Amino acid sequence: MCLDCGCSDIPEGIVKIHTHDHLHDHDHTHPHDHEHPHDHHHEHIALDSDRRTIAISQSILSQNDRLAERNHGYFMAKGISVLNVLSSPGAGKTALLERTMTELRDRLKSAIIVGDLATDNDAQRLRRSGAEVIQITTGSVCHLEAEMIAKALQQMHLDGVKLLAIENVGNLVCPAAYDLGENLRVVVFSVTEGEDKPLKYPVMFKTADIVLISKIDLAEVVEFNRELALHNIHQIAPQAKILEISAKTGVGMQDWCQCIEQSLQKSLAV
Ligand SMILES: Nc1nc2c(ncn2[C@@H]2O[C@H](COP(=O)(O)OP(=O)(O)OP(=O)(O)O)[C@@H](O)[C@H]2O)c(=O)[nH]1
Ligand SMILES: [Zn+2]
Ligand SMILES: [Zn+2]
Ligand SMILES: [Zn+2]
Ligand SMILES: [Zn+2]
Repeated sequence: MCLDCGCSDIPEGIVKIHTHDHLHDHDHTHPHDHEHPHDHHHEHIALDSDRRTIAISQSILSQNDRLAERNHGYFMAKGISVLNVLSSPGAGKTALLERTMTELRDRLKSAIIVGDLATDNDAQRLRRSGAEVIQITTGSVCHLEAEMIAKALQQMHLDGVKLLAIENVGNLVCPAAYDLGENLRVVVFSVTEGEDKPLKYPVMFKTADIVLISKIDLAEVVEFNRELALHNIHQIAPQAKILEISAKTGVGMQDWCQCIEQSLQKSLAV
């Protein structure tokens, strides 16, 4: 998985976290304690290269899972519901979140963490919704990891925040393997991508709680085959709730916002 694209071997200093301009005092609690366990026992065992790759990859993922679990505990303690928003590049994550946060702003205090390889374009767009936005610039890393989220959380003002949306790096492969500690995995799948995407990227779709079919306003122009798309999603992700939306026209936004508010009530009730 990530070892194939080299993104799990993160060079020191490549990931950068950008907040808004002013500095704040650190009276909030920190979600992690900055210690980084290094169990390198696999390095000393002679394995053929495939098995060695798998061993290292599992070690990276289990370390990520531990940190994700810690993030999750932090979110629960604070009563924050967290969305991990995933899609291929350009499927409409930023447009969706901009509209969602704008619609919810009177009812719900929200914050956003946005990951991109480069530029803070998305963060600038998302700030228009009034939510606090933190940008993680990942450099060459094609996904977000639980540790990056933990570091970003240290810089955020989460008092009163009920909803945290994480816009992951646009990529249908690697982000699927990294739990961030979220409550809901939301996979955005636009009508312009082709109905077969769930079949080609099953790992991503298998772990989805919600699949949003986005840019539904373009369905007719691109001759989107809705039945086929629904069939493919059902086949790979029978567990997922499916909603059809357009961040442009607002179609489906009400159902989507309701879905978020329901998940919030559920996470508060636990
Ligand atoms: N017609 C239409 N266009 C949309 C919709 N949502 C997004 N777009 C357009 O699709 C393009 C990509 O949208 P973004 O919101 O930037 O997509 P993204 O998933 O955040 O992209 P990355 O962060 O680069 O992966 C932009 O030109 C948007 O204006 C929609 O509902 N309808
Ligand atoms: Zn990768
Ligand atoms: Zn702090
Ligand atoms: Zn985006
Ligand atoms: Zn990756």
